[in-house]
Amino acid sequence: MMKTYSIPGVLLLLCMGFTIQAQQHKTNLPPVSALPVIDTMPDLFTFRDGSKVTDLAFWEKRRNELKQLVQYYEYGFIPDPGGKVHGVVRSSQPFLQAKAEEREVSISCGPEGQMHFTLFIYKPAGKGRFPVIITGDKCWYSMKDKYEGFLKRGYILAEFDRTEIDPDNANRNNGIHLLYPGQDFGTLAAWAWGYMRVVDYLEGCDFVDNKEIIITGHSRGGKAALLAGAFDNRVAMVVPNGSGCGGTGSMRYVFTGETLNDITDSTKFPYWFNTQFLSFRNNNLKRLPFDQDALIALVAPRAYLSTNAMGDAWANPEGAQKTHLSAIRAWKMYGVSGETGIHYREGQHAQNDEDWLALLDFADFVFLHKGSVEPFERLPYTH
Ligand code: GTR
Repeated sequence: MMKTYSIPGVLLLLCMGFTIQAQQHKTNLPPVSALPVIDTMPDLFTFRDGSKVTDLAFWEKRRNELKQLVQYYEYGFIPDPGGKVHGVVRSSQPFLQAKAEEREVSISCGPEGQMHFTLFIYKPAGKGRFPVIITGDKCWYSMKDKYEGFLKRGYILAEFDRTEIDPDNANRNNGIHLLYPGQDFGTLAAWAWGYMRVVDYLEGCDFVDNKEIIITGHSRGGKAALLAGAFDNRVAMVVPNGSGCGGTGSMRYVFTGETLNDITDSTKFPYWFNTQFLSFRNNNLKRLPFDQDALIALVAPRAYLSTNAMGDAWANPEGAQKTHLSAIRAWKMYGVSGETGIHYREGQHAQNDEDWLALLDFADFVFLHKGSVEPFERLPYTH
């Protein structure tokens, strides 16, 4: 028999749906003005109530607390997947004298498949599963011309334009925001969501080694990659490059370059974050209940590499060493070693050949036990 709903019944169902949606992001966290002032780096291993993380079980709880904190106070809650990811291969052709294959895939995802973007895949020819490197920086450049270097090492490269998910501007009435009305998340969370949907698609491909999914991005793309990697356990290696403020650069210890005040200035990038984050401007910075080491620590026990340039003053490379040294203690909680690295090169703000080489060498080290971790443990700054 067909079920009929009375009007009040329908209203009730709608209300229930709404509450479920809203409840997901309900927290007991206080407003910024009620947070305690913390002068130094907030301790990764101390809960908000002052109790200490003493073992791995406690760390898992603290990890959940940190996930809430960074979303509630900084980026906004990363939206749910909203639905299944569907990919249509638009074209596929031999590439690099048929040693590789190039594919263009139209992805539909999100609520009712309403989000659309294109994924470009370059993969070794032939059968088998290969590790994959995902970058969302296609809006800036394509790595297609450099693919031969990746092919020689046996990696797939998958690139997309993160601004197809959310354009890089302050407008909250475009891109993904239209699909999640009323949710206060910034553009970095939107881009992180995009990385996750790419993982959804690639996971279902028979040529991808699901245990060897790497994500990377440069600068604002690196901030997004770090955020995605921190929250998505399917990602085996996270490699933010030159990600600076809002990425791996410390918020409290800005040795050089961009501060919280700079990045949230109304003429700059406040829209990369949620609205609450703006309350930490000026004297309230010391109320931020975590620093960026928290985001890095969420990657543990999976692999993590931070790539930086010493001449990239705006990205606070020294502050990235500070957060790194703090965060790697999380891997120790798992008894894991050799899964974290940091790399510094000479030069300026870019993800250049040297950075990509560091990524491949570190991936070979972690996945294939080739080479050594030593080049990824060199620290240029003394603290
Ligand atoms: C700068 C911004 C940085 C960084 C950079 C980039 O203008 O202040 O946080 O993200 O852009 O993305 O290249």
